[in-house]
Amino acid sequence: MQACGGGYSPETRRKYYISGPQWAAAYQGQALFHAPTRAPIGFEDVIREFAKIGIGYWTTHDTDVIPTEALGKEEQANIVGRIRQALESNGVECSMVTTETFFHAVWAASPAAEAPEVRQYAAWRLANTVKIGHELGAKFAVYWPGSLGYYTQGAIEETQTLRWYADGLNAACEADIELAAKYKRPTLRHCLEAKPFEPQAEILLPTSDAMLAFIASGLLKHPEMVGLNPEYLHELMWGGAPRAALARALLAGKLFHFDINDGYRLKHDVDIGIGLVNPLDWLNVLVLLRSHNYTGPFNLDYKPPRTTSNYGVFAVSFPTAVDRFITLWEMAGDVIADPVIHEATEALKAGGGPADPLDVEAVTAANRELLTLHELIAHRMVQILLGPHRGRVYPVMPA
Ligand code: GLT
Ligand code: MN
Ligand code: MN
Repeated sequence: MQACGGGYSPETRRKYYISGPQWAAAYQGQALFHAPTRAPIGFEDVIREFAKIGIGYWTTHDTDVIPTEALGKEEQANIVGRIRQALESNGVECSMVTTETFFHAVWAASPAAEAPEVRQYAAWRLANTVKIGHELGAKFAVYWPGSLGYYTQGAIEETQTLRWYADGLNAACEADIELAAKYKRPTLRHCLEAKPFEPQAEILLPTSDAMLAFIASGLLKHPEMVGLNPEYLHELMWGGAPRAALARALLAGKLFHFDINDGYRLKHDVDIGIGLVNPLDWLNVLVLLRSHNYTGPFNLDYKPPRTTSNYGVFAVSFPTAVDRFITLWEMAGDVIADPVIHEATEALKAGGGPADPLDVEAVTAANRELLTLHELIAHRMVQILLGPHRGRVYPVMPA
């Protein structure tokens, strides 16, 4: 356990903008078709354990910490007070809050259902979460729309449902503007999170790109307040390249927040620890984010394995995920500073020398080594990832 989860000191880990979700630490192993395997655990324990590990930021859904029936009541204020105390005494900050709009039966037809009372309740829930966010000092609010979609076709009119969904976000932004003035704080950054499948058969905003189009659709009253919280695995799930999805969000100025984990293409939402499946791709992702000075949080949205105990969650699962992230982040710095990659990149940009740009054969001949250099850069990155392995002797053949 020390070898795998003890790479960096808690002080070092706290230097990174890494946040730990309440729901990830308190996840009881109850994935679809699975009964819970772990005992429930509350925010006091989670915040204390995060602090010990060196995870300096904490994130939560409203109902991860406040029972649905208690929302907006006096009990909410009491719980928020206790959370503030737990954060303060452990030196942890709340960076993000999110509204659960997928678990309770009221969301069966999504937070943008036809019934006006469901939508009114949704708008109230979003505004209430924004309020909790201000009370806890959060900077971000995340929206995973959950069941915004359908099982059976034809009943839902997609354009109307999306208008209704926008109404909910508009209500959250308007409430935020008022609350921020009241609490003398900046407004939150509101971040949409896409997932291509689950928990509906068809999803109306299945990808980060769909959400970028939605933000720019004219339906939002404050599009400048709304950006993205892409999740690494959710982009893989539809078969996309996470790095390309992040690049498109960066170009749009909408990469506000990032959920980090790992998993497999075109499979369900397994939320495995970062770098355990696709370390090279992860290295590439972090090179992109470092090169573009991404300064937002890295939110550890992953699920510790089912048979892990609560002890294992904090002794192995979280520290290893944090340390894997830090190692890959630092390696990304090595890639950016690497003289070989630098030289190859410059050579690529310089082109193949003087050629008549209208002479296709001459241009092709002058750039014969373009893909050789691409390949060389890829080799170099793998070398940085795995170690140089120069001159190593392998006992393949018996002496
Ligand atoms: C849910 C989802 C996650 C989101 C959470 C935020 S809810 O667990 O699968 O990817 O980040 O609401
Ligand atoms: Mn997520
Ligand atoms: Mn996920």
